[in-house]
Formats: sequence, C-alpha cells, structure tokens
Amino acid sequence: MKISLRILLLIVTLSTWGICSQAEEVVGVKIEKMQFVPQNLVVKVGATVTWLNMEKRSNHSVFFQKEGLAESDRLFPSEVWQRTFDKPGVYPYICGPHPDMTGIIEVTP
Ligand SMILES: [Cu+2]
Repeated sequence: MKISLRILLLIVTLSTWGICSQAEEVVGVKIEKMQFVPQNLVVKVGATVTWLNMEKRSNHSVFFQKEGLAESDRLFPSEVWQRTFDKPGVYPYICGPHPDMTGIIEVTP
C-alpha cells in the first residue's frame, strides 16, 4: 500500500516527539544508493515498516519472495510502501528489479 510522503513524514515526526508512543511502532527503511538502509532492522510485533525511495532516478520494489508474497508496486523516487508485521519471525526480502539488494526485518515478540 502506498501512502503519501507527507503523511509518512507526519507520522515519523509525531513518533519522534513521542506523541504516538502508545500507538503501534512505525519504523522507516530508506532506499538509497541501491541499498536498503538499514539493511537489517529489528522491530516489535505489530510494527509497521515503511520503505521510502530516496533515489533521484532509480525505482525499486520490496519483495518478500521467500514467503511467496506478491512483489510491491515499483517505488519511484519519493514513493513509499509499507507492511505491518503481526507475527514474530525473520522476514528476508529483496528488490525485484535488483535482486542483489537485500534486507531483513526481524520481528520480536
Ligand atoms: Cu532496487
């Protein structure tokens, strides 16, 4: 699901201020220079992770291929995709068009 950059920034800002501290955690992964940053991310169960394409030109996707899930839409510069993790586990993913781009979300109880 794509959400607008402006809403994402608002959520991130509010989270930073602690206003959303009672709500579910929202954590961001940046996509820049052909990498997911951070590459390995640990979040608590129930967290929503957002991926933001910071590139000037390249488009990317978020693809949890090992789970057999569908690839995200292509994220063009400044676009965002998100996924909420409801179960603990280790969730590796790749970028569809650049399979050498890899990342891992570790969801803790
Ligand atoms: Cu990519």
